[in-house]
Amino acid sequence: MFDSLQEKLTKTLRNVQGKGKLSERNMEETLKEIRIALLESDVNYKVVKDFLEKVRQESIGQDVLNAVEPGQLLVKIVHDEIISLLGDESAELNFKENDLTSIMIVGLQGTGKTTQAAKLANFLKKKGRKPIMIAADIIRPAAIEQLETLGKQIDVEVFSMGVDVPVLKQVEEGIRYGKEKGYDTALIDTAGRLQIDEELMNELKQIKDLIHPDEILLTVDAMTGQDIVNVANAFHELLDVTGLILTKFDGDSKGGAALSVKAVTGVPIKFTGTGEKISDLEMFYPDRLAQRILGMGDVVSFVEKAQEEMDMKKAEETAGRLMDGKFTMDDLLNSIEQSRKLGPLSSIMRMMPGMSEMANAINDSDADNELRKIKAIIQSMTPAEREDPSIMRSSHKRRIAKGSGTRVEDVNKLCNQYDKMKKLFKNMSSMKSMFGL
Ligand SMILES: Nc1nc2c(ncn2[C@@H]2O[C@H](COP(=O)(O)OP(=O)(O)OP(=O)(O)O)[C@@H](O)[C@H]2O)c(=O)[nH]1
Ligand SMILES: [Mg+2]
Repeated sequence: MFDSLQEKLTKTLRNVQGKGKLSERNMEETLKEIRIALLESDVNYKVVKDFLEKVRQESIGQDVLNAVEPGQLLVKIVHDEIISLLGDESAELNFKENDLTSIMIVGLQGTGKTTQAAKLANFLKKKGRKPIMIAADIIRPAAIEQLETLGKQIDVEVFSMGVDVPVLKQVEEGIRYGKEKGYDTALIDTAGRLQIDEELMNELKQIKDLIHPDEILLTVDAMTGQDIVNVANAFHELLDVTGLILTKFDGDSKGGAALSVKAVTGVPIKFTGTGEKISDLEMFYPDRLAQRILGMGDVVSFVEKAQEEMDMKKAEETAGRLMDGKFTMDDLLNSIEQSRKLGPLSSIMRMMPGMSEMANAINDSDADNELRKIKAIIQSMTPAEREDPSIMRSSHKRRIAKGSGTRVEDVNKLCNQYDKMKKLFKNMSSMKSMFGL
């Protein structure tokens, strides 16, 4: 799984990685190759489109073309976007406290429901829980025996009333029995169905309405290809699925469809089935899979570290200059950019004592616009003007306003703010030297 995707992505990104500079053309070519790699691996076309748009936006935002290591930064951006495609963080099961947690397992025929029910029971048992399995498949001959055989292997009780009692009744009794016997988790193995089979789909809805399960896990076969997305959508529409189990993850399919299913349905992937054995179940970690698909963990951690160091260095430099009573427009720009990385202005202010009221009054999109304006103005200044804004005459200010798409009043306003801040810092540093700090 993912072999060809990994090979293609890695090759494309290695190509740009060594480049000291990236041109817009290189960048476009790289994005095109990524697009082809994703589509050829069966990733849903809409998902591919969104994915590339996000990579593009992020690359503009982080100014990839002018970065010190453009190729490596691009690798990092692609890596992060794959993680966000897969779900950002691992999603845990929801358990009830002091009551029986019920987990319904649903899915198309042969996707691995019964096997994953046993795998999950085994997984939970190892975590110290007390699971029971309820057989709710009375349609396929031998389905009950299959579950019972698996139950014996892992020493987990299976509740069943045979094939002649209606399913709803069995589930209701099973839950009652589970509570009575002091089990803490019930895994309900439902019958396999073809999506078109309305009657069977309705049965699932009835079970849901009867017991209000804490989790409804949908097994999707990673080998299925594109259709997996439609299937998942159909189940989710009817049942509000709470998690996905991607089964047959050990297979040699291209894997792209499995990558798309979270992005399309919004349902988190909770587990992967990685083989036929009971122990072949893994919790799903988006970052680990992203690492596997990209195979470039070294580059990613390098960029992360470099970014951190760069931020630290800039902050130190700015602080040093402030202490010396020097403060340029570049410092102002730096500190704006640093603080923007922390998040929206209002949330930063909320963290400061006594600022919460003011934070509430801030409209983040206004604040964002204001900051963007300030940035544009400073960037339209010459280096000399940034170093010492007092040299600016009216004609300079008109030029800057024009260059930044703002008004002369805006430029003047910024200069006033700058003067105030500079004075403040000067006072601070003279106070420091007065006290011998
Ligand atoms: N390779 C691989 N095989 C799996 C995995 N999970 C299940 N299987 C196999 O897939 C086949 C079907 O599994 P079941 O658990 O019976 O599937 P089901 O969804 O319960 O099937 P029905 O009840 O008939 O709808 C079995 O041969 C399993 O051994 C997996 O993660 N990897
Ligand atoms: Mg089954």
